[in-house]
Amino acid sequence: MFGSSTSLHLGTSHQSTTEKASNQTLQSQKSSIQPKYEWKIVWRNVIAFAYLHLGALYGIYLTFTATKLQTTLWGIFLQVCGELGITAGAHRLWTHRSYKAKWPMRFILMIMQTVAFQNDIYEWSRDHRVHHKFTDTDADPHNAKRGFFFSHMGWLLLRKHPDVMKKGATIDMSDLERDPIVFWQKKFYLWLVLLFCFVLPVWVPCYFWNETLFNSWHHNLLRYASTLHVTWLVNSAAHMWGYKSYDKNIGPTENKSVAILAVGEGWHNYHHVFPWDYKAAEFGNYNINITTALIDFCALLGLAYDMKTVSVDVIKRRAKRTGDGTRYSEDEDSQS
Ligand code: ST9
Ligand code: ZN
Ligand code: ZN
Repeated sequence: MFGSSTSLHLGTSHQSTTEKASNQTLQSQKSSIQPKYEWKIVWRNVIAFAYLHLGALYGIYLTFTATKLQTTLWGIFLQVCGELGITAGAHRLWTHRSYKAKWPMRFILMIMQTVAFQNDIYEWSRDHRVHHKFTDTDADPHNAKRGFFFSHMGWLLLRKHPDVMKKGATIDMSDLERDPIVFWQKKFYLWLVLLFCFVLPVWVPCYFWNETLFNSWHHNLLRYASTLHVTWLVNSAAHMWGYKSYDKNIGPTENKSVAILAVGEGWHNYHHVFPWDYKAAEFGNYNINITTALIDFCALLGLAYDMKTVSVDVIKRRAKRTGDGTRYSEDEDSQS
């Protein structure tokens, strides 16, 4: 992972004053030289993702030629379940604590998050908290400055940058360590993933509408890969393309296409400025932000509560001060 260390000649005891001074400079240079970070490819992941993508492509072919309609609808249902497990669960509840949820809701969200198989809640939240604290730097696990592919999926094919571990160690995770549901999922994660991401999703179509095992397996690979790519777009596309309505000095953007695909998570410029807002967007329009609709519905049932938001006034002031003018412009007040 580290490059060969830079070799510096440090002299002997028979030195002139000039030599000593130059040696001191060299020594200070040496101490400031960090070990060089080099890519270390994790071939296990490369092979697994290559297989997943080939299987998913075959799943697309089978969808148009062989699988039953019910299997496609089941795949869509699982995709939405997994996405909501990530957005309402891992993201807005566990990473950002933007609302509170009673244990039955937390349990169901944990199962839904497992359907998406994107690492356990603890690891997902730790990486995401690190991403927010050190956005677009070497300590960001999916640093968008390293390009579209790296921030999209390349980061899962390489060992992490040492800064991620070093600076990540400063993140407080004690709240998640105290949550028994998060702890339980972490402990049995591999078994849970096997059951909820693979065995049950493949078994249901075979048992209930006589889908073939072959079709069901490949269709499930397609569903899994598709959920992954939609999530990854938030890290790649929504860190590259779109307006910066709330803060033009940061990388994350407002990306409507990503918001639609990612059940409400593409309003990423807003989200990085106000990460504690449970809507992860200025507006709670349900047609785009299904995650907000789900949390509000659970609040009606008494399962979700203490939802945090940001007042329009605070948003406006911030957007006028640091935004790119696409939401609230400076001129607005002077005209009125
Ligand atoms: C997947 C994750 O796809 C996707 C996450 C996407 C996040 C999206 C965020 C988007 C914005 C939010 C909106 C949500 C939108 C959702 C839309 C939904 C539709 N801090 O990791 P290791 C330390 S996963 C502090 O092994 P390596 C720690 O001590 C797909 N410390 O590093 C750790 O040990 P432990 C399926 C940290 O060896 C140790 O380092 N899963 C941190 O470099 C080693 O950690 C896979 O494919 C940190 N952040 O390996 C598996 N990180 O854990 C992929 C690490 O014991 N992962 N440490 O405490 C791997 O194989 C490996 O992690 C690796 C790096 C090869 C990538
Ligand atoms: Zn981000
Ligand atoms: Zn976030």
